Amino acid sequence: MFFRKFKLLVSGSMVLSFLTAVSLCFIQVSLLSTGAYAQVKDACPSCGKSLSYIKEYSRWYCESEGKYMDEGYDPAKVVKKLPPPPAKKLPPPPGAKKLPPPPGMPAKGSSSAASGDEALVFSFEDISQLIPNDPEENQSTLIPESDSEYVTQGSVALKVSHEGGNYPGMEIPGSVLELKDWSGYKTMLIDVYNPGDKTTTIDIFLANASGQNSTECDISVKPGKNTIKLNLQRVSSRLRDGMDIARLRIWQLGEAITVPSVIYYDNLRLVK
Ligand SMILES: [Ca+2]
Repeated sequence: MFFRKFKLLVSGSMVLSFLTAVSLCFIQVSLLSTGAYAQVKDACPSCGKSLSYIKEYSRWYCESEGKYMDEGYDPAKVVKKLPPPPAKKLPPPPGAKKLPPPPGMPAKGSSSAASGDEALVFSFEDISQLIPNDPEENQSTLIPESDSEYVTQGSVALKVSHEGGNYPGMEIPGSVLELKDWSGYKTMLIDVYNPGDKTTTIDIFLANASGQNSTECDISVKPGKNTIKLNLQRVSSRLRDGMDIARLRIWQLGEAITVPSVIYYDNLRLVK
């Protein structure tokens, strides 16, 4: 009997709790529907309380702060300023895959290393000490040339006009070379411009202080720009006492050319 009463009591209190919860929910819903919890309408931008529209002045007024809003202020048009979204920190881009350079092209950054192995021998900026080859026969005229078409180093190239004889050309005395000791270098380079419309040939003669010499014959010079390469390992096998260059001569075979024949030279250099 007692337990039965107790059970009823417990059940009754549970029902009561349920009813209370339902009532609270109802009250909450009612409050929401009446706007008690709703956002303040026409809120003042500074205090948040409702503004009143004063028709007489066509201005909004905050009773709480006792002040008018600026002329033209319309709470309906106020765009609620949202805080900027957190800046999405992008992960750093994956490191660019380093690809090998295309065939025939040096890798970037290696040019300075290559130029470190290159040495200027004669710039042709001052040609006053150069000698026409076989000058007694007046076979050649040496002229400084500043046309950028022919200059590949500095501002002057050498123009040689071959006008006759057997070996028209020019000689560079060793005394004016900026680099006289060529030992340790593998290749001599010189830029040669052939303004003619046919391939021609030149011979290059090198002699050391001992008078030992080497001549490279029939080097092709095609029309336009050329960079002539001379293998110095072969030259050094002939200049046995050393690669201290005392004379350098370049000529054309008179019998193989139609005079006058012009050739331009610039940027005589060595490469290791
Ligand atoms: Ca030059």
